[in-house]
Amino acid sequence: TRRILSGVQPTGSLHLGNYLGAIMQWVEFQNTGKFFADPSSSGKEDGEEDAADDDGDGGIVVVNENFFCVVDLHAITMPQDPNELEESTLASAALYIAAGIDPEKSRVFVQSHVPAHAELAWLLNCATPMNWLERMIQYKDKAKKAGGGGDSIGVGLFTYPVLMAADILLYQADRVPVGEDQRQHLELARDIVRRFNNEYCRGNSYKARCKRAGLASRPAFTEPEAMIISPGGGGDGGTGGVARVMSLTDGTSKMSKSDPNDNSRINVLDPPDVIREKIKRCKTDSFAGGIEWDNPDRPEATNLLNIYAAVQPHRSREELYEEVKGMKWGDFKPLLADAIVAHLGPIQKRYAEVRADEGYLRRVLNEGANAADEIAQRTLKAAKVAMGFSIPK
Ligand code: AQP
Repeated sequence: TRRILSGVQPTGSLHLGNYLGAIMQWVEFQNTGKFFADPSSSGKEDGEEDAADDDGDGGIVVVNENFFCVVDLHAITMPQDPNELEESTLASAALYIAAGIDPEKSRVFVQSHVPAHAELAWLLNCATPMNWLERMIQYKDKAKKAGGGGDSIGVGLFTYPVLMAADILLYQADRVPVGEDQRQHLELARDIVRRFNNEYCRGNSYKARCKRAGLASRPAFTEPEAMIISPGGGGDGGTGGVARVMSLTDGTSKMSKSDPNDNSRINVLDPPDVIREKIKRCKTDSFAGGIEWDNPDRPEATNLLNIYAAVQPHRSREELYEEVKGMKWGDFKPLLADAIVAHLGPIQKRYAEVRADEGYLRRVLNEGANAADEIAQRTLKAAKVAMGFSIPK
């Protein structure tokens, strides 16, 4: 079995970036075992053995076990409105399902419903050196944006990567699909595993503690590998996903929930007329000679073409380019808006159905949390035994 874990923060309405860069990828992986934007398909480096073959069992069938969570504990590392957090959390979970995450094939749960996340994060906080976290680029960036640190940010923002490590390690996840911006956090998780296993999971006394607790005396954590969802997209025969969807008002900054300007993003639940209006008003350029991809001086053109391609994943890049290359913005924009509306329409319809049946959504989340909790508790126990805690009998 190969375990995959990923999540999105319920920090607002999910947008095309979250959908194309994460959720649509998860759906593809759930259904095919491959990511759109990953032509190598398994995320492994050249020459690397498949995870299932590590023990020499060549040819065995790899079963993927997928966990997709709504990471509400991460969301509160920046201030959230308590009147909105629950709604954003349920909306995010419903959107996973509406987008194609099938609760029969994947586990969907809310991070805070599985208390082991917070508990393991505490243990790891105490086993992780301060200066490892001080190096984290995302912390430095977010702290700067929030006013430079001091009393403007919470301690949680600083230890965010440790919580992320706990999320991954609890499920002994082998592969973690992340964007390039999360690579450093993934590396940190690997460092934490090595240090923890080395410090606490060796020697006869460890073996004895494991024996008393009824556990096999193996290292507490599996070292996870990043599956970087790489820029540009484009698997064989299709344009695939895009790694980074940029803002509609500035082609050089990423589309983001926290951008105060709603016109900078297409929310997955925006009605068709709003989508058309946002595309009509989005930033373009005045280059003559049609629309083109990958001209560094034309970030908006690349972004809009990327979106056009990503919402039609089974058409090739060449085919799409042939279709639009001679067009003026005024011709291309309605085409783009139509393609987005056509792609999101069925998701929005399914979303309304899922939200109309709160009992179903709650059931899925409860089942997901129970399944997650079972695995998470096993790892948490192993970590506690390794650190020498008394385990209740
Ligand atoms: N613009 C984007 N393009 C491609 N992928 C994106 N993701 C986010 N924005 C884009 C992917 O969505 C997943 C979950 O993101 P997150 O909610 O955990 O945090 P984020 O990356 O910080 O997302 P936002 O929308 O920018 O939120 P705020 O504004 O609250 O910080 C990740 O897989 C991410 O790569």
